Formats: sequence, C-alpha cells, structure tokens
Amino acid sequence: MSQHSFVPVPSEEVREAQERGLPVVALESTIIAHGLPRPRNLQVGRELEDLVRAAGAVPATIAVVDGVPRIGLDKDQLERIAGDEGVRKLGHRDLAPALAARVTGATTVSGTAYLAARAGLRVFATGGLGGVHRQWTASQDESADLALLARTGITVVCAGVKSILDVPATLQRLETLGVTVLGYGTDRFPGFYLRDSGEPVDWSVHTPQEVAQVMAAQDILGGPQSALLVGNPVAEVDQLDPVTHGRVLARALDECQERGIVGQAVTPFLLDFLVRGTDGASLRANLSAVRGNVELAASIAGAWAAR
Ligand code: PSU
Ligand code: MN
Repeated sequence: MSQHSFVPVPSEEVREAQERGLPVVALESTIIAHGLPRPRNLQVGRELEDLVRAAGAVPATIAVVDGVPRIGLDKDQLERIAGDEGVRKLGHRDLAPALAARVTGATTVSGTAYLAARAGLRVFATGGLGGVHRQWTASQDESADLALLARTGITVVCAGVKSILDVPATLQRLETLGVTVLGYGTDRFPGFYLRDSGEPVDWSVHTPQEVAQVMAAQDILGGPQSALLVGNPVAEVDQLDPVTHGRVLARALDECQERGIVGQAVTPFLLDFLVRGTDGASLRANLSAVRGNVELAASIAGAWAAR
C-alpha cells in the first residue's frame, strides 16, 4: 500500500463540529467551478459558507484537491476550485481515477453526495439536481446524480432539478428508483429558475423539524439506503420570467445540438447560455435558489442534530 490515503479528509472546523455533534452542511463544488461565471463564483462560494455559519451550522464544501477528497476547504483550496481553469468536473464514477492521478476537481451532486455520506454527513445543499435531459431518446443523457442518490442515505436540499431538463421524465425516474421527494412549503415540484416546474409532489412539509422526522423514519424503516430530496422553491421575486425562460432555453438547446456538445459539457453550456441570454436574470434566480437551499439545509441539519 502507498502511504497516500484516500479517506476523505475533514477540515479542522468540520472535524471539530462532528466531534461535538454540531450540525454540518455539505456543499458541492461543481456549481462553483463549472456552474457560475468567474470571478463571481469565488465570492458565491464564500458567501454560501457564511450563510451556513450564520444559520448556526458548519459548512463543508467538498472537492478533490491534488487527489485528496476534502470535506471542507481552506481559503487557498476554495480559491483553486473557483479560479483554476484546469479543475475537472468529477461525478461519482470519476472519483477513483481522479484520486489515482492526484488531480484537482470539483464534485457534482453525485460525487459530493458519495463523499459526504462516506464522511458521515447527512445534509447537503445544492442548486438544482441533474436529471434526464430533453432529447433523451437520442442522447440517453441522464445525470449520474439520480442513480447515486438512489443508493445513498443523504438529505439533499435543492430547488428541484434543473429546468433545462425533462422534468416529468426525471420525476418518473426518481419514482422508479425509489427516491423520496418532499415539497418544502409547497405541493408543486420546484422548477429551479422557476417556483413551479408544472409538476406536483406527493408529500409536503413545512418545517425543518418535519424533515428531520422523515429522516428519522427512514432510519427506523431501515432497508437499502436512499436519499431524501427536499424541493425548496426559489423566492418568488427572484424567479425567472417563465416566458423568457422558455424562449432562451429553446435557443440554448438548439445551439447545444448544432455545436455537437455532449456529455459533461452539456449542463455548463446550457447554464452559461441562459446567463448570457437573459442578461443575468437566470444567474440571479440561480443564486437566490442556492442561497435559500443552503439556509434551509442549515436549519434541517440543526433540527437533525437536536433530535
Ligand atoms: N446546481 C446548480 N448549478 C450546477 C449544478 C447544480 O445550480 O452547476 C451541477 C451539479 O453539480 C450537478 C451537475 O450534479 O450540475 C449535473 O451535471 P450533469 O448534468 O453533467 O450530470
Ligand atoms: Mn449528462
């Protein structure tokens, strides 16, 4: 065996919180490295961590730095993830080769959820999950987020799945995979940039304590581990105008196809196209959604730690 250990390494702040049983919230890093424009992304990365602290929990931004999975980044590490053009995008399946080659990469929902669960974290906040892409019949492009969440015991606070996706197909896949979905303060499945994706949810909750009770019930039931998705809609004032959303997204999807963009590049391309095509309105909606999710996740982690 090499002396190099691949065990996820917690930051000082996270290790101490875990020892003392304090609430910790996992944050993903792909949104920082590949989901938001530079240099705003670094500022957002820091701001999200501060929001978690202000809500009484400890943030654990997760990434792989020089082949080491990190649960909580220091100042320099966050700067590298946000600023370095060469940062890879790491889904769950990319972790092993990334560790072996000692690369630096940002983790997607699937990569982050896997490492967070390995490190003993139970609550995770992101923007919008990956899912089934439109034109799935031609591309078979379904985010690895779904299958990984179907076998990982973690609570993910999200503004639904990204509205660039085929939302009804994604919800159907989540049902097939047996992933529990809750609407937070709503009986509609949130639509990422939009409050309402147009689809209903079967279960609604209204407080962080209720979410913690569902988590406890999952544990009592036992059986195979799977995630709990908490769909938290973006604030009404910040949502993208649905007509603008539809119009710009149609152009984005056309251009993606014309340019032959496939695989991991699809989601960053579409998100960036929307930012430019909406004069930054989609960015405001995205940031508002993520901020709301991070704050709610901190409250859920608090309720979970206090149970
Ligand atoms: N939420 C955002 N912005 C993002 C993402 C989520 O607000 O960029 C990222 C997440 O890391 C998610 C990934 O896992 O997009 C999905 O990428 P793909 O479709 O290639 O699986
Ligand atoms: Mn994909």
